[in-house]
Amino acid sequence: MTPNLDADSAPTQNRALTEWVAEIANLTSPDKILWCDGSEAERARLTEIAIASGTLLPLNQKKRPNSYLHRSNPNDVARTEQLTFICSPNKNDSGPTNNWADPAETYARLRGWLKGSMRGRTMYVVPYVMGPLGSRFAKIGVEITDSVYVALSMRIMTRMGRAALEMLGGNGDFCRGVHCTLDLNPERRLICHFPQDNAIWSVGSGYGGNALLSKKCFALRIASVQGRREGWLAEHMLILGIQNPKGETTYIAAAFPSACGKTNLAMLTPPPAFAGWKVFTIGDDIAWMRVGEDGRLWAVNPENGYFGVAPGTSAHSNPNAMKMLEHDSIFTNVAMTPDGDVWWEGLDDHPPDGLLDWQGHPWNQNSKDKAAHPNSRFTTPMTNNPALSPHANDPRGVPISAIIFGGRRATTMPLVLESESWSHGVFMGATMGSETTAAASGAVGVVRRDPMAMLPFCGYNMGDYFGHWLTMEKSIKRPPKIFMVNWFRKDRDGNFLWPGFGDNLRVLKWILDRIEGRVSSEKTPVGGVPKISDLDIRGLEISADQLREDLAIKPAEWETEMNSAAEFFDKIGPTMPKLLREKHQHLVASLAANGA
Ligand code: SAT
Ligand code: MN
Repeated sequence: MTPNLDADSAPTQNRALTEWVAEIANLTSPDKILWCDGSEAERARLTEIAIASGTLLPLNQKKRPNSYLHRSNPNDVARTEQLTFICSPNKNDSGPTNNWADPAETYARLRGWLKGSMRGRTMYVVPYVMGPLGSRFAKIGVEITDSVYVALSMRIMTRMGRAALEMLGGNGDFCRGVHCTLDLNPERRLICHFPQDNAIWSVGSGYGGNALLSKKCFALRIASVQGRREGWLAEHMLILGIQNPKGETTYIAAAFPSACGKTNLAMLTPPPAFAGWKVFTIGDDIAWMRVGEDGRLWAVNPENGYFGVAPGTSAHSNPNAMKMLEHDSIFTNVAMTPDGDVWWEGLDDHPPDGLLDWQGHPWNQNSKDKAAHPNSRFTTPMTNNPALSPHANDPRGVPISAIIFGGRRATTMPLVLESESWSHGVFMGATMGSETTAAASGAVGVVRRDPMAMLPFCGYNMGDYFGHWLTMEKSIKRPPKIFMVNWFRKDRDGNFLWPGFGDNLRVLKWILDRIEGRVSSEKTPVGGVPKISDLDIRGLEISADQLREDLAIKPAEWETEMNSAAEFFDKIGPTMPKLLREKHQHLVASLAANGA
């Protein structure tokens, strides 16, 4: 079949777009080009294609209407940070925390790999909008992909299709994403970003953040560069609204590394003692934040769906997620029950008999591997979420009253810590560390520095990124207060000190009390901690000793922490802002004075 490469077949007159699509088609030689319009009819057609090729397995349509299982290649189950590159013109612009490759050489290499790579395949052209339609935040991307799974997932994760072409009109300013799975050979797998061209080339992987280019690639790595240039922030943050019993709603943005509970926190169900409280989700992974005319920081969620971690999701940890997964969802690498339903570790304590594991092999409780892959995922539209905020599509976004940084730490970090000022909050974010998870390939459970949870997602030099955060202070006349939280601290026997999940609202309530000045905090060398009497623990079985342990600041642990932060600052080198180094020295001195 000869592909129809002329511009007339395209549903747009946009020359920049049609010429680029023709250029990639000439390179990759697909059999067919399909421009996605985002319609329901198209979804049905693509789903049929995906089922016929075995890419999607229909689940029990009575139990989970319009829901499907995808099994990825077992060598392709998580983001691959070692294969992710920032190809800026100057190496220094990508900085010491990113892999860098020369842009011209990389384009040449990838073009070589992609020559004729879509022969026998369909090339999907997926135009999409990030951010609410009609918003000053909104940006456009187009992803060219040879994966029908990616096209269907992008339909859930973004505002995809006709709306994007309408918004684009004749404009050539859009993020150009080229995605080709090749033969999924890890030897020919590279995720490359060219911020200077607003372009992404992702080759050899079909999974998550490697392949859904709207997400980490565009909305964080490329957008963070745009944000620096244009004076705003693209962050790895959930956004939620908390409504108190008086009906007043306060918005909070919170950064956590991948697989640390952002989705659970974003749609938290209040504990029974918190009658009259409600939590509303704006977003569960990414926030774009700009200063409003009122001097506050306003945020939107650029995405339109959730790509959440399945294991551990249950009626206890996240009842809203269980509801939203009842229909219209794609599951990736979870286990399947004999009646065509899904299962994963932590869903309940009783794995049903006759399970097939994430690779489709028979599984029972004696099997040595997990039934669902630890990084197995669900993809579901945000409109499925019972806790969705009425402002999730608000073009203005929502005003942010607090920013939270959080990591997964068995020691050192207290349940909650308050910064003294914007710059001190930036210091807290810049020194944050977290134990690694299955969301990225590599060892799990190792503490690494992950400033602002952006280590794998900042598209430029991390020292300049800290500098940008510090500079923002000048334009935010009414800045949010900045906090640090840790839900994962353990006692000497390895038990979690804090119950987490819905009970995290108790910590958020203290944060609101601090914002309103209703309570004070206790000063320590590293920041403010709550007085135990100010934490609302009605209905919670927790001893005062346990709470004290969870809030304890142990100077010796902090000394180790600050040594590790200093090593990280040294690695950043000359772009590291002086102010943050000074704050570090100051903190080390006051820890010493406190007996570290
Ligand atoms: O694979 S993704 O990058 O989309 C998920 C994550 O790591 O947060
Ligand atoms: Mn994430």
